[in-house]
Amino acid sequence: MYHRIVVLTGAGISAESGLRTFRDQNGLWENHHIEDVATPEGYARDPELVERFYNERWHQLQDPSVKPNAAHEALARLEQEFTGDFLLVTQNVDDLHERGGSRKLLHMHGELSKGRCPRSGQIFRLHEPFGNDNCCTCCIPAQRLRPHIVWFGEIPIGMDRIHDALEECDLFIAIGTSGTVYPAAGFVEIANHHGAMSVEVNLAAKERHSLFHLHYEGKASEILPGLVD
Ligand code: BV8
Repeated sequence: MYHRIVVLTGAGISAESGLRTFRDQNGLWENHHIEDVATPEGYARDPELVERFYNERWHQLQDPSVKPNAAHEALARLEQEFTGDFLLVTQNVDDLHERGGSRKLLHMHGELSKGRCPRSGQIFRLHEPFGNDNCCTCCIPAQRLRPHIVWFGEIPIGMDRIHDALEECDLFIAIGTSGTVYPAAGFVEIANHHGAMSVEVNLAAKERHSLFHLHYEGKASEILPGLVD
């Protein structure tokens, strides 16, 4: 029936694993607008504040109660059982898709479990929170690692690969995303323009859901297993 599937996920797919979404607390963290904290300017202005923001979320990921839910596992099953081309693009920076078994995965907004050398761009797996002694090993003198996160105003990762996949796909599924942040919010229009069937899975009907051919309303962990089977 379908030959090429692209899936886009957002914070909603990790909500049932206990990770906060961005806009359920009207986008606030410690009374800061996330758009102020997750920016290069915010980091330049107050690196310790931004490091605290990411360290808090990095520690959350170490919590044994935070684990993949049935939605993550259903997507991994779809990837394994589907014989055509498959790409899972996530806006999420957590590692729940990997831990749920996904492999054909692209983190377009970066990864919480990694740091990046501000000078060379080299990426390092984090074994401790961000701070003074968490430095690169590629430069002399060693540089303080920054979060390997795509901030507002920075170019998302893998855009060429994502565009190619969207232009070729015949099924596009968006799960647990508010469609607030670009360029991810525009992916459905690219897929529709190239003739794909577009499907949205979300808790509530979003103002943009009219862009999708099909809309499933409810929790991703309850809808996806049935959808995949
Ligand atoms: C770029 C890392 C240029 C940080 C993130 C004006 C108009 C249009 C665009 C712009 C504009 N002004 C500025 C821009 C550009 C800007 C942007 O879009 N701003 C927004 C605020 C308007 N975008 C950028 O700057 C991007 N870069 O444009 O560069 C460029 C682009 C391409 C090519 C060349 C140049 C960079 C954006 C990346 C920012 N970084 N993340 C971090 O994580 O700390 S974005 C951040 O928001 C997260 O990644 C998050 O995933 C993402 C989107 O949010 P959602 O995932 O959708 O989460 P949200 O809470 O909003 O919604 C959750 C949804 O789940 C809800 O709908 C809810 O109903 C649903 N849900 C909840 N529970 C469940 C559920 N659904 C199902 N089941 C459940 N159980």
